[in-house]
Amino acid sequence: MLELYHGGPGANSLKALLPLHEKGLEYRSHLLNLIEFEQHEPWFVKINPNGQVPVLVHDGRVITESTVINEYVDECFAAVPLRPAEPFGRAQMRVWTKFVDEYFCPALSFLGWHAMIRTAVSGLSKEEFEAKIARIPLKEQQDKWRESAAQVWTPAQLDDWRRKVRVSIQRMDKGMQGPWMLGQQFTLADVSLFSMLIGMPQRYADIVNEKDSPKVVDWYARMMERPAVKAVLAIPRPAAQTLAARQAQSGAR
Ligand SMILES: N[C@@H](CCC(=O)N[C@@H](CS)C(=O)NCC(=O)O)C(=O)O
Repeated sequence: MLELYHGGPGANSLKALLPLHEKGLEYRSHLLNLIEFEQHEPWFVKINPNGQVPVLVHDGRVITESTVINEYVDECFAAVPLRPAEPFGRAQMRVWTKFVDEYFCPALSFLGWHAMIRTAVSGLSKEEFEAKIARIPLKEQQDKWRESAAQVWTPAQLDDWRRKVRVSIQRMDKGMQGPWMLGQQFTLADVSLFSMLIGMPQRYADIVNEKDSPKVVDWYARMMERPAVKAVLAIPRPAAQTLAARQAQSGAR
C-alpha cells in the first residue's frame, strides 16, 4: 500500500505525484495546506522530522526526499520504467535531477517565497506568526519563513536568483536531446524539471519564451499533453487557494 503526503501539484510535491500517475499506481493521498503550516504539526513531524512534503509511505515504511522517492518508486514498480536502462543514461538523468535539487529549485524557491509569503502570513499577529515558526524543525526553514515574511532579501540577492533561473532554462534548452530531455525516453529528468517549470511560461515569460528557449517551450507543450500530467494538475493545491484568498483580502483593504 502506497501513501503520499503532499501539498498538491507544485514543486517537490508535483515531482513525487507524477511518477505515481505515469505508472498508474494506486495510492492514498494526504493533502496538506503548506500556508496553514500543516507540515509542522506534531503528527506530521513524527512522520518526517524535517516538517516538509512530499513523503511516501510504502507498506508502513517512510521515504522522504522527492528525488529519492522517485528513484525508489521506479525501482519498486518497474513495469513503466522512468529511468534509462543503461548506466550512462541513468548517470545523465541524475545530473539533471541533481541540478534541479541543488541549483534550479533553490533559486526558484527563494523568488517564489519572496513573492508570496508576506501576503500569505499577513493575517497573523506577530505572536501567532512566532508560535508557528517555533514549531518548524529546521533552523534553515525558520529563517526562510521569517526572512521572506519580513522581505529582507536585497535586490542583489533577488537578481542573482533570477540569473540562476535564466541559466537553468538556457541549460535545459541547450541540453534537450529529443522530444524528452534525454532523447526518446521520458524519464525522471523530465519529471524533475517539469516540477519546477510548471507555470513558468506565464510567471517568467521573459525567460521561458519562443525566442529565448524554443525547445523548452515545445517540450513544455508536450508535457502538458501527457494524461498523467493532466490528472496531476487537476489535484487541488490548498496553499495556492489560501494564498489567492489572502491576496484578494489584502487587495480589498
Ligand atoms: N529536499 C526536499 C525538499 C522538500 C521541500 O522543500 N518541500 C517544500 C514544498 S516544495 C515544503 O514542504 N515547504 C514547506 C516548509 O518548508 O515549511 C525534497 O526534495 O523532498
